[in-house]
Amino acid sequence: MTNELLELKKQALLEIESSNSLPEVEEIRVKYLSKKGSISLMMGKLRDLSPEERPKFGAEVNTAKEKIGNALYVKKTELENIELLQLLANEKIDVTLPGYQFYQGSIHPLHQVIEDLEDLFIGMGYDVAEGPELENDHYNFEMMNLAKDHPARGMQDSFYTDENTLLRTHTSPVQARTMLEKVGKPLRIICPGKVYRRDDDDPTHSHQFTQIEGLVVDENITFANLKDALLKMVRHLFGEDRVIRLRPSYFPFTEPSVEVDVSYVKKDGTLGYIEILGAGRVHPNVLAMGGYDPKKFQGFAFGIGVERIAILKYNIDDIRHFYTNDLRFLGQFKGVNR
Ligand code: FA5
Repeated sequence: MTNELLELKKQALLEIESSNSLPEVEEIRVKYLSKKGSISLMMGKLRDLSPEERPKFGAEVNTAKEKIGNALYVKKTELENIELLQLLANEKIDVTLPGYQFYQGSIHPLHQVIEDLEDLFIGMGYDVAEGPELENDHYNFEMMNLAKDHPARGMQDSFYTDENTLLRTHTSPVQARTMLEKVGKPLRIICPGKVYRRDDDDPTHSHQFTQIEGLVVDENITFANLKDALLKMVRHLFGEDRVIRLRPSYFPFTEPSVEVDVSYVKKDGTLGYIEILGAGRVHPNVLAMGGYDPKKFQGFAFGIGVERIAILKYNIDDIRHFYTNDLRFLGQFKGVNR
């Protein structure tokens, strides 16, 4: 090995040995091993040598390059490890610091009522059905025995998007949709969902509210089956001491029809009743339009106002609290029902 090459190699290894930062190591690599580095430039000296001397000198330059390269690699790894250990030491987690307080939301009270009733009715063999909120006049009214000129349409004025399409005024159209789907087979469903009416807002009325429809169609269904299902529901919701009162009413899709009130104890200690739903035996016309033979099949149906249930259950003074997203109101229902 020529003296110059030896000298360069010694110098490079010394510099590597005494370096103590990664940029310094990189500088040394550039200085000796890059294209214009002093070791690489030694190859240019091959031209001045005789053909016999060239292979030996070339091999010596390559060995020097390899030695310096290895030393650089070892030093670099060593420095990287030191850096990593320092980083770990500095970023140590202090487990004694207090944790962050995350805000935990809760299930909306209306959904708590819906989920509670879904559990109850699923336990009694019902399926949960769904239907569109933007509904066809055909399902919302006609299939429910309310022809175009039926005066009872006035009781449920709605928001129309065109002559035949409206925001559904009740969940009853799901009755018709389910009957057509089940093509004459016995059925038992509930259907929770939003409904819309052009009602003026006040503490107990809203232009958008929530209903749960119930429908049972089978052979040998009587009014007693309806009363049984409703009493079970009311006692599940409000306690075993409650009673229900059925008042004769009128719906074009049920015959006979009733409004159902639930008992409660007034502030002065006397017994009062509050209306929570409409119900009745399914009208033969509705059964026939849904594809069921009214001579063979009977049914009962009901439509519950979910807000009215929640108002009673949680003693709420104004229906509008449900829609204004006031966290002070909503926060009171954390885990109430579970
Ligand atoms: C109906 O909507 C019938 N479809 C119910 C029905 C279904 C009857 C199946 C027979 C068979 P009604 O308009 O009474 O009925 O409404 C039912 C319930 O929804 C009421 O008892 C009440 O609890 C609630 N409700 C009605 N209008 C409003 C309103 N604007 N805001 C809040 N709740 C309302």
